Amino acid sequence: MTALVESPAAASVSLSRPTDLLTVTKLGEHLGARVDGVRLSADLDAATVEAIRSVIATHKAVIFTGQQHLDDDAQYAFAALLGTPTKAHPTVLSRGEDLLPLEGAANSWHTDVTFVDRIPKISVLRPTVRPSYGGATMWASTVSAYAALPLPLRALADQLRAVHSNDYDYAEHLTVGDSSDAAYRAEFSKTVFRTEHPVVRVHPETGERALTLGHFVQSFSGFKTSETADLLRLLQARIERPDNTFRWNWNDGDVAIWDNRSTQHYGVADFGNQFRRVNRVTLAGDVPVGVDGRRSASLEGDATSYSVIESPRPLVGWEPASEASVTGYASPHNL
Ligand SMILES: O=C(O)CCC(=O)C(=O)O
Ligand SMILES: [Fe+2]
Repeated sequence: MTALVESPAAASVSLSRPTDLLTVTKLGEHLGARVDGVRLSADLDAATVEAIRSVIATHKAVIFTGQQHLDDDAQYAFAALLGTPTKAHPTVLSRGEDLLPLEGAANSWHTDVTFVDRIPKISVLRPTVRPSYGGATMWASTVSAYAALPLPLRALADQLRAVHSNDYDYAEHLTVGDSSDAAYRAEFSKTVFRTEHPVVRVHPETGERALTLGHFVQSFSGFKTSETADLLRLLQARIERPDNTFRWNWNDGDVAIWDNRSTQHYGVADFGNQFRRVNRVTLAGDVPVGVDGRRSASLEGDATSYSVIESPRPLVGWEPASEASVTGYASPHNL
């Protein structure tokens, strides 16, 4: 199970295993790891960058400790080694073009920016103001959640498509910080985006199947509102099961990087009236493809100025985090 994935493309990129270059401590069965002893900066050598990419693909949510030296510019410059940064956000640009500062906590399960066709592949998060208690972030593996579905439910999910939008019900989801700020909400949804995605996407670099849902889901294509609510509850509950999550209590100097194609996350709002701020850089991704080979389709809004569409890059030494992983596209016969 833990054998390195060998591919001709991978063999030509580098001969080093990620764990020869980085000190990686696995912290959860399906996702979550800590990396100590690496200084994140724009000067990292190519082999270390490839090792970091691989560790992110394997562990999905990875905490890098000891990064007190980073400021916003250095966070951005480092992130750019892992891909092409998007604009801060498709609509929220008043706080800066490159980084998105988020105040409070995003206390609702989601994958970032799923309302556009080109969902960012990776988010790099750095807390800049930490409360004296609380304010952890949680992540869930959408790969192991899919793999654990009973087969009939997997077959249903494989064929579902869902419309995601930024014009969603805040009150239903978020309760603190930015979410209660009317001006922020108005900016968030000033241009409406709607995109239809496959509910199960095939990860373009690992081949793992992952549920693509979260709080931007507006409807399942072809279903009534009440049916969407029931189906979403059923599938989201699988993602959010505590056994399927990883939780990190932040320390000074921590940076989290997650694979936005194989996870959802949640900022825990348990810090009272204290101020909390996190700064996020997102990296351009590709347009999701379902198990039947069908791509996502933009229905409203043009995300061209937000992000390029970045082609997947081969990974070196990637391994599934756990045995709860299903890979590949379906043949027409078993759809
Ligand atoms: O509040 C948090 O911990 C999570 C913030 C978040 O959702 C994000 O940075 O994308
Ligand atoms: Fe987020």
